[in-house]
Amino acid sequence: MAKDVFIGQKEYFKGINKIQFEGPDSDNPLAFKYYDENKVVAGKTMKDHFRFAIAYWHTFCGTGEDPFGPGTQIFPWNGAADPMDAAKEKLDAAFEFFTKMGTPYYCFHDRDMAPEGSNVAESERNLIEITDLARERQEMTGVKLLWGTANVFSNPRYMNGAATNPNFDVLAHAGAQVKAALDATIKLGGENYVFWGGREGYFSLLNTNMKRELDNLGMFLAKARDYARAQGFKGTFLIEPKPMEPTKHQYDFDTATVIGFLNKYGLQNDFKMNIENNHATLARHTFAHEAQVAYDNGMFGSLDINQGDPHNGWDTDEFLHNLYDATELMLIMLENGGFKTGGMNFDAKTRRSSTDLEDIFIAHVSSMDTMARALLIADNIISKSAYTQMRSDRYASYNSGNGAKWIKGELGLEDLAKIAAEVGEPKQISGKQELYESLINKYLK
Ligand code: XUL
Ligand code: CO
Repeated sequence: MAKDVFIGQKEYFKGINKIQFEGPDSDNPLAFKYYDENKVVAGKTMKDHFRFAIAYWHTFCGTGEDPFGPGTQIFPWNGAADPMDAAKEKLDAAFEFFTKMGTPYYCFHDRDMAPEGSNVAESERNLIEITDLARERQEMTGVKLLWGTANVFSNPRYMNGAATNPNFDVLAHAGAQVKAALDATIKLGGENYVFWGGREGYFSLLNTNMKRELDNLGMFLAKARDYARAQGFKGTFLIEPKPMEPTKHQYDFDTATVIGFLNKYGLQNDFKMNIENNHATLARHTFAHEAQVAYDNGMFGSLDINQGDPHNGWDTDEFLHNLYDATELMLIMLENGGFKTGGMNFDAKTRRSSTDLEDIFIAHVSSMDTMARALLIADNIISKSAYTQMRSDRYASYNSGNGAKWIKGELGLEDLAKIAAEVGEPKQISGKQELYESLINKYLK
């Protein structure tokens, strides 16, 4: 057993040691083939490129339940009758998992870590007690918090939304929860704080005053920011877009919609985007598209790494294993400077029928390797192929002459009309999409 592995009261993942890098020829499913944390690619170590984070909710709380049946996965940390004892066991199992995986960060919702109490004060006390223990374990292991968040969507009181609820008393409960989750995130040195919309959206406009709800959401986020800043939080606030599920019309539809919202409510200097691949799929975008929109607007924050199924409309939260999607994303990240305070959180769950305890290790190893391999491929495409040159050549007409004048704002419509008459019918220039596609595939190895 490597000595940098955390073992609490008992060992939960017996027989699994710290995951090692064994290289591409290894057949060991519990070893990295591509993710070599100290390997430097494009000027940064793999560890710094990805800043991988484990999602507390899927990996330690979800047991495979779905609308058609209960959980199938039996976790050895789920035995205790008292919910606070169970939370402590889960915490030890989580830190054993983080250190065996060698992932530098984790992310949580308040209710993943500590059970809800019978009133606001008891819920807050539970969270403080468990996060005090988490802080000790962070100090012992060096594992850090990428972000915290509050689950203001599961409790039935939030059935009509949290910050967008028509009933102010429900909004107040959401405020109490977000305050406590911000306090916990600050205490744990969290580098970001996430707001995923949960049930902020609607099913029918007949019973919905959309403007009132969005105004309340804008006010809520501003007050959360003001509170956290007053407590000394220096990190980034993140909004995670999703177009549908659980509501039909989620207010945070996609990156472009959220950017418009942030600008309208004066939140653009404190908030950035937490983009999830499966949510992009539901919005009929690619992960790469959403990342590019965020970068182009100075709003790129963090990523929820997963994948959905392009053939259905659900959030299936599968572990990302699609090398092509990963490569397209890494191309954009390399070209735009990667992360600042963000990282890659695996918002993903093993399938309901993946019931061996080792499956959660295999899933994370496979996804980390997918990203690492995509990074190597993207770096090769950028440094060895004509890809970037080809794309910039497409826009060469703006580098000089009238094109350059246009960019500087020096030409009006009358000038355009004159130039069009002078140049006559433009030369037909191929977009060459298939050439780009074949070039990317050549490097996918
Ligand atoms: C839900 C989802 C959430 C957020 C955090 O679709 O992605 O787990 O990532 O609340
Ligand atoms: Co997510």
